[in-house]
Amino acid sequence: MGSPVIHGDTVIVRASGFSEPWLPAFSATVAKLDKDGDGQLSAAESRNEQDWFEHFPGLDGNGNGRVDQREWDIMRGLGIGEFGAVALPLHSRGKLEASAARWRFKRNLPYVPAPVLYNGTFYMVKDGGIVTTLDPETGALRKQGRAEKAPGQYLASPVAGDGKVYLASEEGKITVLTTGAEWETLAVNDMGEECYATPAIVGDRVLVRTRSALYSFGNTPGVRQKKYAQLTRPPFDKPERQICSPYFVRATRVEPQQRRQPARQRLPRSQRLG
Ligand SMILES: [Ca+2]
Ligand SMILES: [Ca+2]
Repeated sequence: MGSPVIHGDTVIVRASGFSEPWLPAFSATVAKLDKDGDGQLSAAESRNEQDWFEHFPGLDGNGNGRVDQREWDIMRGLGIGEFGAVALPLHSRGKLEASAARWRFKRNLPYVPAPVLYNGTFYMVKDGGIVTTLDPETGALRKQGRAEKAPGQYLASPVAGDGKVYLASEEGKITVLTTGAEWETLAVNDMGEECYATPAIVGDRVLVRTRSALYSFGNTPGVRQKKYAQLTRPPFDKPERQICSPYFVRATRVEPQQRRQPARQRLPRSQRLG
């Protein structure tokens, strides 16, 4: 899950999984639910099982309307095994044994956001705004904490630059962290609408894409930012928000480009159509 990162001759990948099966044992489930005594689970027998009934079509591998032990055990075993943020030798070849891992970290793994490696620290952010930093050499935990005032869901990956790490929560809170072993929250910027995309750093600017707009933030403390470009035409019923933060400020509105000449007028005569 997420993109790998490279640290020296180590590649750090993240694999999701579980230590325990996500389903109970088949025998216990049949003993509880198998009303017609055929040793299998029908949809009718299973529909009150809130923990797993929604997966019934997937459990019933051959689609005959009943789940037998083999089908159950296949699904029950999914995700069991070695998982975590895992550091592997970069130049490995072939199928690696679990023992090839230089280190493995199994807690606070994000589901979607990729990690970021910056200034010698490995960062992960997961739902709840939980930020975990590790030593990329050893996998040792450096700090685990929450992004202040931004405890929501996270789909965007953290990005880093200018000695800071930027987190974007789904509800549109952009948190700026200091870097280093004892990172702290510098600022929380409320974009006022959802943010699902990973911010992009270009030169000295941070580009943030919210539901309806693209913002460009520069590094001019105390100056208000403006929207960079309107991406859609939502029914705005409120004035454009102005955001001011000492760490996350100032964009320049980009004027529309001059209308280009139609392409056919710029082509050599021999290539023109008609
Ligand atoms: Ca049955
Ligand atoms: Ca079946």
